[in-house]
Amino acid sequence: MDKVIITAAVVGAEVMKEHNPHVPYTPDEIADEVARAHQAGASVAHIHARRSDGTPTQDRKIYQQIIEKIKERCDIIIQVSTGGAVGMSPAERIQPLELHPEMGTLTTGSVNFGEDIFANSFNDLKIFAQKFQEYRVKPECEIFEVGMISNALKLVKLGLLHPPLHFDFVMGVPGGIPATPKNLLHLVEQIPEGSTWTVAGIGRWQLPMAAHALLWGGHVRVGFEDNLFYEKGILATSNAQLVERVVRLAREIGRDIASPDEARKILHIQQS
Ligand code: KMH
Ligand code: ZN
Repeated sequence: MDKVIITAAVVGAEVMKEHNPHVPYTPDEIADEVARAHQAGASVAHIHARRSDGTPTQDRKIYQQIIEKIKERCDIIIQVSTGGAVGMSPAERIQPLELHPEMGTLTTGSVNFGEDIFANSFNDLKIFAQKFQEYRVKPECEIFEVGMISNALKLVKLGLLHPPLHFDFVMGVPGGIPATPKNLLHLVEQIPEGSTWTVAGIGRWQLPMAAHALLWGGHVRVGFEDNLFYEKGILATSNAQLVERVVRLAREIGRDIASPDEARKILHIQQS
């Protein structure tokens, strides 16, 4: 099995300091969280931006500050969000790709998202995928529902995505695919041979989904975006704490941890 790539999703668009005081907002806070997660073993940082009051934004200038500050602190693969927050327009969401990060997320379909709808029409997907090509950014296909895999494969047929694909199975969002081992296995069975995959279990599903991925040759995403707790009723004190637990589990299971350069090779990221 490949070494395991740990992604730290340190902030997201929904969680607030009211939920966990350690959620970072400012570029410095985000970069500090990323640096600590990198130190703990993360090789990819999934980034969202916030205004100083914590509201989510896709403002390119704020992303630029975050990216610069992360680069001052560590060499981690920076993966920007193009999902942003529900209700944002595609034009708003696409902004951070213009900064030519190594990676970005691309959600390949629509899904109920709690009380809201995370809308991604197929036409928008084509526009997003074209931008990934134009800016030469490696996409991570965010899969909240099984039909999103078919959309990703349709984009391959249209020449807008290029194998080997990398998928992130986001499991346990209310309205999306439930986080069960059978569902994870089903998702893994749908993706083309040669693809890579990671799993982001939401809330209490983060740890069990991570454990399954470690056993089945997948990669793992943890962090405050998906889960604020270390265990039931006990808030995590940092993203690094969640990364450290995956590192311990991986080592017990016999999987080494990929460095950022090793992750670049596994994910076929072309280095400039
Ligand atoms: N905040 C969610 C609505 C992504 O980063 O690309 C979408 C999301 C996916 O977080
Ligand atoms: Zn995200």
